[in-house]
Amino acid sequence: VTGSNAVGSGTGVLNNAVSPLNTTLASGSYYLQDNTRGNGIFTYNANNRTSLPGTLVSNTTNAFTATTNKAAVDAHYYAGKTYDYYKSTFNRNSYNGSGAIIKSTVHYSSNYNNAFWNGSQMVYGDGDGTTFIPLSGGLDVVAHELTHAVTSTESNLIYQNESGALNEAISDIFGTVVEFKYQADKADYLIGEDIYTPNTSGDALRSMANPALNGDPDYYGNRYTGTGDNGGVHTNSGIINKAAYLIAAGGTHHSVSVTGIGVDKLGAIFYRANTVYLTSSSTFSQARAALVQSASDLYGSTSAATTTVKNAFTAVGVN
Ligand code: ASN
Ligand code: ZN
Ligand code: CA
Ligand code: CA
Repeated sequence: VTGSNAVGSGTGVLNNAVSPLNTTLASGSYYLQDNTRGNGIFTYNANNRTSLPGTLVSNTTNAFTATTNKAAVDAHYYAGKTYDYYKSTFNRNSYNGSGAIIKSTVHYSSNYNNAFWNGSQMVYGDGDGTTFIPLSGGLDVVAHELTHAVTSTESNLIYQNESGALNEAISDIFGTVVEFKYQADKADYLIGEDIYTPNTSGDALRSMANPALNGDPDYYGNRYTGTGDNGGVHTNSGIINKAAYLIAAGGTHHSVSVTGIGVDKLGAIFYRANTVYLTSSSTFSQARAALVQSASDLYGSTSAATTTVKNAFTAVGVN
C-alpha cells in the first residue's frame, strides 16, 4: 500500500511480545508492510486457502495482538531479523543482494504441517496443532526458508541428492546462526524446536549436534541412497549439519577431535562458500574443498579455522 511508515507492536505465536514492528499506515489502517529494509517486507494472510500471496495483513490499530495475527506478526518480525543478519554481517541487501521485496504468507491451507520458499516468497502453514503450531513462530524456521532464497540466488544448489542436502544444510546452518544472533538466551543446534510438537518438550524437527535423534545420518558412509525426499535432502543434510556443528561447537566424532570456532565464523565460512565457490551441482566432497578454501581466504591457510573445517569434514567421513 501507499502510506506512511509506522512502528507498532504485536503478539507472536508463543505469546511473545514483538516490538518494534515496522508497519505502514494507509487510509486509517495499519499494514504489515516494512518499508525500512530493502525494497520492503510484506506479510500476507492466505485465510486457510492456497492462493498466493493472499491479502496484506492489516489491523485497525498499530498493536497487532489478535490471535489471528500471531503467525503474521512473527513471520514479519523474523523476516526482518533475518534481513538484518545478512545486511549487518555481510552487507547483503535482501536475498538477491539488491533489495528484493520479501513476501511471506501465513495461514496457508488448513492444518498445514510445513513451511517453504516457493521460488518467489515464503509460505507458512498453521500446523495441525499436534505435530506443529504455526511454523513462523520459529526464528530458525524463518531464517531457514529465507536462506533458500539466498542459495537460489547464489550457488543455486540443485534440490536433489548431495547438492540438495547441501542446500538444506545451508538453510539449517543459517537458521541456527540467526537464532544465536537474535535469540542468544535460548539458542540451540536444533531446528524447529519452538513450533514442533507442542505437547512434547525438548524435541525438534532436526538436530545438528545429533542428527540420529531424528533418524538422520551423521557420517557419509551411512548416507541415504534412496529416491525419497528428492534423494534424502532433509536426511543427508544431517552429515553436513554435523560437520557444521563440530565447526562451531567442537567435539570428537568417529575418533576425530575438532576444535570449535563459534557460530560467527561458521556463518562467515559457509556464506563465502555459498556465494563464491559452490555451484549448482556441488557434491559433499566439493563442498569440503569449497569450505576449506573459504576458511583459508578469510582466516589463512594455516589458521585454526581452516584446520577445524578440514577436521570436521574428516570426522563425518567426507574427504
Ligand atoms: N520446510 C521444507 C524446507 O524448507 C519444505 C521443503 O521440503 N522444501 O526444506
Ligand atoms: Zn529447507
Ligand atoms: Ca533452533
Ligand atoms: Ca515439541
